[in-house]
Amino acid sequence: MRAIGITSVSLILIASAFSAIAFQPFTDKEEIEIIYRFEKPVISNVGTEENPLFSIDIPGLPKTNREGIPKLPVNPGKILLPKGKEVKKIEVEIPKKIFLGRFPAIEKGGKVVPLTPSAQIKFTNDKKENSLVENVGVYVFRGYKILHLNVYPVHYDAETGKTYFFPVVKIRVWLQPSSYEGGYRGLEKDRKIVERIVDNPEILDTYGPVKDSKGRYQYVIITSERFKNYDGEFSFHDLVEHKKSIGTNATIVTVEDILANDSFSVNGEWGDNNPNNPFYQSPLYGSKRIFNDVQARIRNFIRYAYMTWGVDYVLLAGDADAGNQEQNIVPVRYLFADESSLPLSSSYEAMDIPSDLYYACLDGNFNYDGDFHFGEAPKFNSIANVDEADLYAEVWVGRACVDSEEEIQNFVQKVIRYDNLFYDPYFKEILFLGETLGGLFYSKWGGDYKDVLEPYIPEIYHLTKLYDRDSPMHQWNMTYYFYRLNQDPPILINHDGHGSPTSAMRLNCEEILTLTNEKYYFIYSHACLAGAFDNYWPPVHYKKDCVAEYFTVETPHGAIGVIMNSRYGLGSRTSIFSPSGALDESFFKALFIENIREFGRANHFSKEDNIWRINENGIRWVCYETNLLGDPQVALKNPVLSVKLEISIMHPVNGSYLYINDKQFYVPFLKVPAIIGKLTIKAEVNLTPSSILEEVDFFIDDRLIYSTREEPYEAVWLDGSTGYHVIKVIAKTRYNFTASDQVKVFRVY
Ligand SMILES: [Ca+2]
Ligand SMILES: [Ca+2]
Ligand SMILES: [Ca+2]
Ligand SMILES: [Ca+2]
Repeated sequence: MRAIGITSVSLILIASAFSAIAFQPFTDKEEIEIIYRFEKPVISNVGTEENPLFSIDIPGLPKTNREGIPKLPVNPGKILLPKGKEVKKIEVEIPKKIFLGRFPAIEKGGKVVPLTPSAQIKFTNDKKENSLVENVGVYVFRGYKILHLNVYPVHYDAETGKTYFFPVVKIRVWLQPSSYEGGYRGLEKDRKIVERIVDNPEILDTYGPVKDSKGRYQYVIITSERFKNYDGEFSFHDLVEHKKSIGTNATIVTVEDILANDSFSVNGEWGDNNPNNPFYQSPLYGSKRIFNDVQARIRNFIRYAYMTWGVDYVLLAGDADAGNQEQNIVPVRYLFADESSLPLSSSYEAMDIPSDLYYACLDGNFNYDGDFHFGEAPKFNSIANVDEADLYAEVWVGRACVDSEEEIQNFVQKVIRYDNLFYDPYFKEILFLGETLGGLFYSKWGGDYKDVLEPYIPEIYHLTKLYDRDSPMHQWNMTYYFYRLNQDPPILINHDGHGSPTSAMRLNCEEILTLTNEKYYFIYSHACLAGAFDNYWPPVHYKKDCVAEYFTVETPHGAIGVIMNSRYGLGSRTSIFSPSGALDESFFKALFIENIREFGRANHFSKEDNIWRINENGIRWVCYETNLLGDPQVALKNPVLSVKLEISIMHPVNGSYLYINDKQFYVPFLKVPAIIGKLTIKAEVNLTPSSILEEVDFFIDDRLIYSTREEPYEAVWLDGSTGYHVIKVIAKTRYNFTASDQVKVFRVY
């Protein structure tokens, strides 16, 4: 694996905060204290000698990207709050201030540009002073409250150019009691995830002991009555059976059932107007009706499924065409985000973006101020300076945009076939696609943005770059492209280029239908609107489904899943860093650094990894629009086949036993088992993955007497000549793995 920088922050918890543990429960403490220590910044001139431009970096720390404001390193602190506590106030102490020098010009944050061909832009200047610590807010993951606190260890004075460094920053968080529990389930699987997120996992103990329980269901399919009733080939029932075969208990619930159940209404047990609902965070303002629509009720059901059943994955199994009631099967919630510099005619754009994030993140009601916009940033919340959105996913969500039985077939068939392929050379193949972006961008070449991801890819993979940048006439080779899509597919495609609802990656919807590949790829694309599965790009309602739907459900070929933008993808004018690129990079980090291989979870990780800059221009926008169209549990394949295979003969037992017609007697003087009459040979196979077993063969003295692939693995040996014999069993799997066991016996008659 290529080296990725390791964080330079060392984290020390002050002894006083913990020395009291022995005497009183930690939950009684009023404060937690955290010390961040930083490596000395590296300052380099990225300009010229005549016109110097300085870059200030601290190895391992990301940098801010606010338009027109100097880019400075930031430590995105994630501080777990003790159970039953909330933040009262935050104190910061800086024991030491080091003068680094005077730097007249520092790199500044970038301009955001949409990935549509005809975009115009206009600069706005939104100058803000950076302060030392920025409170992003408290976000809740599965009942664990995480305070996001950005610490800026470098201070830059724009007037004088004087630059200071704070090598140590002490944070003291004062606490007060809180009754908010959120979706706390007390499960070990939840705690293991939190442990990896937060800076202070020691606090986990305050949440009490956890249970190692999988729950009743791990996976739920939400669809219509009609689609549940479809019982032909590759139905959702087949998907449920398939899930069970891989150890995931799954079930189907219909939108009709949800709407008929009052527990999921606004005043019901799980509704937003019920203060006893564990996810209730704030009273309802405005009309209660907007919290009682189909979307809210489906989300209330997901709360129930998550809390009561232990669900981790939700498949939204229905299209959401906004202008077509019949194909608005699992309607989407629109979440509000704004941009400066977007899109076509003005320098500022605000939009309600179709986002399944709403169904994944279950805390709060997503519309604190009760207006017509859900998911507003703190600055748009007219009641309190609080983020309306929850950004940590309690469940991992994917959508199958099906609107017919045929599309169910396509989708389910692909999931089952993909899951049942355990090894193939194509697992090692990755394809990067880079189009010409044009002059509005920092680099006109999409390939330059893709190259940023290359260091994340482990060496075992084989990466192919298909870039306009590197091609004759600056247009990638379409013949080779189609060859790769059809005959020699990669497992992962990552694309930067322009798009619309009906074309992206140099393919229109009709061309996607001509794909013939039998091995499916997963696609991540920055293209604008290619994932507009609501078939709506204001003010136009499209009849045709979007590119992402064509790739995933309109064909039995193409993609196993895609992450595509439901609105504009966001590039950048002034640096290689862009909002769409930030999420893409975090997605790669999930797959290859964090080893989060499941696409649903990796997609949510990419958003959670960027919470610290959620209020930077463009980030909230891309968090909302990057939806997974695909099964949330399906994972990127391991390029190395890992098979565990053992077989053992359980009967007869190798020891001092006499078997008379299968009855076992202990006879101390026997050196090997002795057999009289009929003997049932029983074998046990231990195989992961279990479904690749091809056969179990039973031999007597190398003569095959029986072969089976079904349990129980048993063969009957009726008779044979008096004397010694060798009983042997061999298990064979796909990909030519074998294991054997044998036992020597003496047949009396
Ligand atoms: Ca609102
Ligand atoms: Ca949450
Ligand atoms: Ca659609
Ligand atoms: Ca449709």
